[in-house]
Amino acid sequence: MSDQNPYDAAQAAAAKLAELTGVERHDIALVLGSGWLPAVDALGEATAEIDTTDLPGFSAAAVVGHSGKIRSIRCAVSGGSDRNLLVFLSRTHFYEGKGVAAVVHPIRTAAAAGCSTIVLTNGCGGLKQGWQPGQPVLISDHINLTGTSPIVGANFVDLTDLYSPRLRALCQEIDPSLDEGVYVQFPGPHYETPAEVRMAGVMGGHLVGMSTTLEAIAAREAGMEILGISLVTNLAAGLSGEPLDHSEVLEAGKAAASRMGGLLSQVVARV
Ligand code: 8IG
Repeated sequence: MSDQNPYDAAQAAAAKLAELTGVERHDIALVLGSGWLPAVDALGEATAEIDTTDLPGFSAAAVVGHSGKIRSIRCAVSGGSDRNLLVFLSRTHFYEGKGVAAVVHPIRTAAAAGCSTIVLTNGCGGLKQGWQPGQPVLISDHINLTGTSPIVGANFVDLTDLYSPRLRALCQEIDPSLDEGVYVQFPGPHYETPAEVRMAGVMGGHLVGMSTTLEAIAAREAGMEILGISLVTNLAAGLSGEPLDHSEVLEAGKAAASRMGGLLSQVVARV
């Protein structure tokens, strides 16, 4: 990213987004993580789709199964006014080494574009007994093991109730079988050792992944209401007896697509 301050950079990206999509303001942002791409069509027809690299400050997608696109979707709400969804079909991960400002630039762009709610999704490893690959879990809280923050300077942002209790309750109204868990972000890109997975469990974690926490912090700083949903795509390392493989992530996503799509579309209609 340039030497422009990150909030001005986000304003510039939001202005370009409005110009390219023809949508002046967006209401709800969604970031789709590993395994979530097959769910996107359930949200409705695209008003516009652009490449992330068409906007200032964004870089190309780096992971198979993530596409470097941003989709604007107009979502009809029965009995209410339509919502403009801003869907990021990929994210920049901390492990890409582009810096924390690059990781949270989409979040700040969404805030600058008008979004007051953000849905952060990811694919991750699950620790809790009984959880199965393909199962969605609401993020109740997080542990950030990246050792860093998207915020620079003496800005002491409160992270109590970071993951909105209101939005979690709404999800559980839609699907009472949804469980909750604490998400632990490791730096990656390697998966955990079995000993690190045990450590995450001792710390109070239930989900292990490589995204989301820095984005949630930036979203809170920007004043957005945050919903975090993990798709457990694999049992965390050492729990299944099998090695981890990125292809199982994509498989779990395909298998869970209609459940995830249904959940997301009901949530955005009721936020
Ligand atoms: I998908 O088991 C996915 N992403 N750290 N551990 C970590 N990240 C992940 C995992 C996992 N599965």
